[in-house]
Amino acid sequence: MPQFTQIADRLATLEIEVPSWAYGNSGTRFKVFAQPGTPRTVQEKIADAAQVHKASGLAPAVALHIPWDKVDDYDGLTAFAADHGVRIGTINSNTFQDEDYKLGSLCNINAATRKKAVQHNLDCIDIMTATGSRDLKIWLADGTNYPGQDDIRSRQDRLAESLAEIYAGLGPDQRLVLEYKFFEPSFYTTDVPDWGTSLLHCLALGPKAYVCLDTGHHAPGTNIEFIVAQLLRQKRLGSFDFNSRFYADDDLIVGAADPFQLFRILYEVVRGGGLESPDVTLMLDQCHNIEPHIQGQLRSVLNVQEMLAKALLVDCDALAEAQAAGDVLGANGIFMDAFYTDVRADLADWRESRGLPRDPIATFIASGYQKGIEAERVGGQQAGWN
Ligand code: PSV
Ligand code: MN
Repeated sequence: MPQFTQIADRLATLEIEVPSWAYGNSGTRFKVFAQPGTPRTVQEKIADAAQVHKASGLAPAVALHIPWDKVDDYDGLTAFAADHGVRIGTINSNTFQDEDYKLGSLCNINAATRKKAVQHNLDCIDIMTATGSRDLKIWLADGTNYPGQDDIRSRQDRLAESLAEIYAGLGPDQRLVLEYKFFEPSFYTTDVPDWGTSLLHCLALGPKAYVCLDTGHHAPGTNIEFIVAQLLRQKRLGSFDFNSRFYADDDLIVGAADPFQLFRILYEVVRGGGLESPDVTLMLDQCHNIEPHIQGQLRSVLNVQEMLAKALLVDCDALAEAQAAGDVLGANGIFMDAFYTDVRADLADWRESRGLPRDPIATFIASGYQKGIEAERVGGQQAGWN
């Protein structure tokens, strides 16, 4: 197995984008638990996100959700982020919260509603231009609840047309990233239910269209690392929305429920050249319903780093040899050796050698930042998931 020192530089290429909405209050349809110190503005969300980067060195970009993070002055917001040591990342469009979208947005049977949804995405591209963001991420709540409710095939045609109009608005260095989800809020059909559908639309659109893989958006038992390998082979994996799940789109801390799955996914990212490739954005898409927001985000980026270190430790030469020899259990053993290696002490040394805290979470707690925002942020409307 490689020594930790041999993977140190590759580990340093890891960058994770954090979602602005993770810093707001969130919950379930039963209850949203408000937390003291929760941001009231997008600036406060960015300031909190910057603490994650400061303590870990892992999170230099913050993804925004429009309209939740809409402001009048995007130059000012970009400068504000830079002053805090981070940049604006992916712009997530939102066509799922207006009354007009009850029967869908880009796939809606009503042309005026489709036009409105297309225009919203074009407005998001303007925000990308103003903030220097590269990616427009589209996730659609579109679909149907009952057989016969709408024509499945026509909805795909409308989707293709709407996406093409949005795609035409992209600048030369901008990209469209199409997220899929197999269910919710529509339950009979979903218009972009799987990676195959997303990929087909991306291929039809052109080279600036990529698939976004949200780890929570698959049926139980789905082999997600296979999808990662396949999309990387096709050079169409644009981004991840990392989170973890027990049941569905739980949006829990990545690597918390199944660290071995995260290890396997990151192994395929490394194997397919996705770690060093600028094409693949590693983003979190999480909500912290009961745990503190900033600490939850810190735990998340550290989980990704820890599983990435293990994935980089796989002895690829020995593995290839065992595979070529048809040594089934030998190959599996080599793979598992890397997963079972405890890298925590090496990671602490690695951080220290790069001027970062050995224990980012303890350092963040000791900094008093959380206590400070709890005292300062009183009054005003706390940001929520929406
Ligand atoms: C949908 O479930 C989703 O994963 C999309 O990425 C959204 O942008 C995100 O949640 C937050 O709404
Ligand atoms: Mn997502």
